Amino acid sequence: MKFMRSFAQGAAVAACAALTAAPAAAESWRGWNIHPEGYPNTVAMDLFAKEVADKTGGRIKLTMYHSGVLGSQPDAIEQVRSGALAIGNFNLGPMGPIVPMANVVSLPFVFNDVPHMHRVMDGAVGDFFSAEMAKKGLVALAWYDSGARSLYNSKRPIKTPKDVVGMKIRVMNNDIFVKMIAALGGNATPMAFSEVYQSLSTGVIDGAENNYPSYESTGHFEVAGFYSITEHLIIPECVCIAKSVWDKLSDADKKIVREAARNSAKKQRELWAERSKKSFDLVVSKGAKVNTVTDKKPFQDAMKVVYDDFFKTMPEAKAVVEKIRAVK
Ligand code: BDP
Repeated sequence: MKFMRSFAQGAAVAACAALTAAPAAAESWRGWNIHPEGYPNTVAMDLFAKEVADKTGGRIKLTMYHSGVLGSQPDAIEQVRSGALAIGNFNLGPMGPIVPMANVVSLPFVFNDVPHMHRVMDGAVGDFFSAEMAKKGLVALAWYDSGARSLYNSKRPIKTPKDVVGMKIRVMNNDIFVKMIAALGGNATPMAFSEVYQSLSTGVIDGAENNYPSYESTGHFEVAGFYSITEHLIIPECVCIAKSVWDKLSDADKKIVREAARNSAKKQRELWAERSKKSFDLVVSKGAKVNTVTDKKPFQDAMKVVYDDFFKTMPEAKAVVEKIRAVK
């Protein structure tokens, strides 16, 4: 009897030990990305998923859904905030309505150039934006490149703000972009990315604005052949994880996930540089007319009202803009 009891006890202890030693139940995450196969962000997000799976021995399985099949960007941001989706690669433009401080990076001409944007986002100011986003349920794991956005349209080359007067321009979902176009004399329509091609081809809008890779991958160059290098917006993108998902991870898993995101960002930035050149060559070879805006000053001057307006609603953002400008 004694033997039986101690045997049974021993077996129970062994069973418990086996339970604790067994790998934790697999986590299944769904990830959102708006871009198609082959796009730098798509390749990088797949690498991210692979590294997380490899380094957790398959305990965390991230399935990436590309090409925006899980919905529009504003919807996907909400879904990651609520934890319905675990991960998203988001542009900080449509983040502004949810994270007001994120509007700082959507201010036209706030960064000098793309390398400046990276220096800012990879430093203390980037950490500050992460903290603001975390308050709204999103943890930024790493920052991706999105180049500089310029105006394009089906009517004429844009050389001065006067050329924008009366034009119907699609913008991402954020009031700040509506004001930006209004300040140039155009009419802006916030619209989902997936609807832009059709709206350009039917004349519902005259133009839009984006970087070379998106202008090319969407085929917008086929229906809006004048691309004018205004480079008015340089907006970073994040690999963002739902805070509710993040908070449940062990410290060791947090480290793996963050490192994998950072590694993917490194790759994304390399791929981005290559793709930008390729996209530029491709659209030009297919007949797009690209013009350099030699004098950006009138465009920059026109943006004063956008800044004034923004600072009226968020005076505390002024110091953040100053911090950005102080990063050399
Ligand atoms: C692309 C961004 C993507 C945006 C899109 C847009 O990478 O996140 O959704 O622009 O204009 O450059 O909506």
